[in-house]
Amino acid sequence: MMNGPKQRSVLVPGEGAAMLADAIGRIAQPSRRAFLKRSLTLGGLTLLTGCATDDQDSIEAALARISRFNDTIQGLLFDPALLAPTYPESMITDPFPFNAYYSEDEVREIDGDTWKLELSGMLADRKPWTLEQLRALPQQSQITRHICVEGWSAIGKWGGVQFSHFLRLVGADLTAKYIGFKCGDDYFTSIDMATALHPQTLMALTYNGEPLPPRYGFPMKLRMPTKLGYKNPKHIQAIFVTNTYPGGYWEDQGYNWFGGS
Ligand SMILES: Nc1nc2c(c(=O)[nH]1)N[C@H]1C(S)=C(S)[C@@H](COP(=O)(O)O)O[C@H]1N2
Ligand SMILES: [Mo]
Repeated sequence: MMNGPKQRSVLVPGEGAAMLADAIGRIAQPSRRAFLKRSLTLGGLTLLTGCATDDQDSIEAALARISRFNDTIQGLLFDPALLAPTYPESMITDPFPFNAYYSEDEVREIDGDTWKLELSGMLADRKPWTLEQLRALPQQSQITRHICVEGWSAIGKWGGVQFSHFLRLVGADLTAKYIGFKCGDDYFTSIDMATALHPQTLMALTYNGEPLPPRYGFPMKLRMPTKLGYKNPKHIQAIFVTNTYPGGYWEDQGYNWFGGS
């Protein structure tokens, strides 16, 4: 192609395409593989459009399209039955790190007595839930690793309600594409239905057997060992089920949406 910085801007997508080609090669089912190869060619065209111009915006738009394409691949490769590794109590990271888009002295203090989990979108029973009601549901716990893209990972123990159990209980439309989360601190994110239904996806109410402390997302966070840290929303206020892509706080700034770990 051309010279100078343009060449560099094509390299990244090129590597992305090679990664995708490799991932596609690992898919056993021939019909699925053929479908993905056709889609990859479409992705290639997008790349060409991206490098035909110097305009930073269109390069970013092309990269965003690749990232969304990558979401599709990750979605197809996601195995709903494959469990993330679990660890013994002795391996729990102490103290477990705090992270948010603000510093720890700005952590939101949410009143658990008045807090209600709001539900909306494609589900049958939209009545709000109190903390007490959530605590009365069957609970399970997990010791899993949390991986943050900022370069750290840590093992922690969370307890709470299996999200698939809750979604069935409220009559969520399990054929919908997305579940969105709005948080008490203006954070928001969204996940795919397959991950929502994964057995290790928890509405976490406890950390280390104690009610979730404010810094880890009181009164409730979604804990998913199959996804990177930024996909695990703390201080959840509202959950909605939708077919309209909801994005997220970091996702809208360029982080990959699927965010598998
Ligand atoms: N409400 C809310 N949830 C959030 C965030 C946030 O800023 N606000 N940050 C995310 C990121 S990037 C990480 S790594 C984890 C950190 O969780 P922890 O404080 O329990 O380690 O929370 C995620 N969920
Ligand atoms: Mo993170």
